[in-house]
Amino acid sequence: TATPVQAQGWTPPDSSQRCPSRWGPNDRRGAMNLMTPERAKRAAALIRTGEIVELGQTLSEAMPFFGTRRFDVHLKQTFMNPQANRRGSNEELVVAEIGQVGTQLDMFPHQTIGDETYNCVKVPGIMSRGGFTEMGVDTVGTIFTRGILLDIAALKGVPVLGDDYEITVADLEQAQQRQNLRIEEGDAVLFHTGWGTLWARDNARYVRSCPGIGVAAAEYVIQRNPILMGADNWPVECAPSKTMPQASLPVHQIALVINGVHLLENMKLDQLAARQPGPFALMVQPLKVKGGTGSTVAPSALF
Ligand code: UVW
Repeated sequence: TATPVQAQGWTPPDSSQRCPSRWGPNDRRGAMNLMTPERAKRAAALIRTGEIVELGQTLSEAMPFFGTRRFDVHLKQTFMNPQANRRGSNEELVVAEIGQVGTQLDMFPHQTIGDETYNCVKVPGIMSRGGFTEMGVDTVGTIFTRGILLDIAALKGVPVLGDDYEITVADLEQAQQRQNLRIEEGDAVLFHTGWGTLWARDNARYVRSCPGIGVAAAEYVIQRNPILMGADNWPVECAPSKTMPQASLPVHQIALVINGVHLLENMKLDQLAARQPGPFALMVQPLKVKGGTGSTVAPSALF
């Protein structure tokens, strides 16, 4: 269901306009319905040399955090059997908003329009002490599909797009033409903005704003039926929205709530971009956090 883009602002469509989703009223998987064995085989066929490029940022206390999110590490040291072999054991207790820090995959209940998430499911009805009873990140499964990187920074001839640069439909068309690529159904579509190079180097700037896709660009991609959209910034979209300044993270609602398309945020894309890659196999394995709104992930591109 593509949403109408208005020049001056964006108002989410009513429940009656956005539901049921294209997958039917009882669907809870959204674009993950496209994750078929055929698409996994198509991705596997792209692996030629076996080379792996990691796309996850390192999790540490030094990383940027959005709002009150945190990741605190407490080391624990224990000595066992002190009279004999004196085996020491080291572990860490990590206090973290594990679904919403670092490189992360967003699930549908992470965002709402009013009190409704994907397919107009009422959020109060699926909230429980142990997490969301439907559409938690434990239900998403492994993503192994064709990935493409649209390098908008390279298209513009800069290492990093401007702090408020909103990626347009024309940019996406030109990037595909320049890279001799087309978005195909079931793809993971990644955008290289260069913003990830600020990670743990200039955290204040990293979270203050960011370049990313605008509403029109998001709708253009979603109309081509991707499984996910990802970027090397914190919300995938340009924030604050430049063309729709009254709307707070409208692409979050368009992708997750209206269309059931996952967002993969805070990716590390510099090494991948340096390869000027064609299509690759993208592997994302979310943690099985029961009822979680998202998961920290360490995705990989396989060549
Ligand atoms: C918010 O939830 C504000 O952002 P994100 O999904 O980008 O972490």
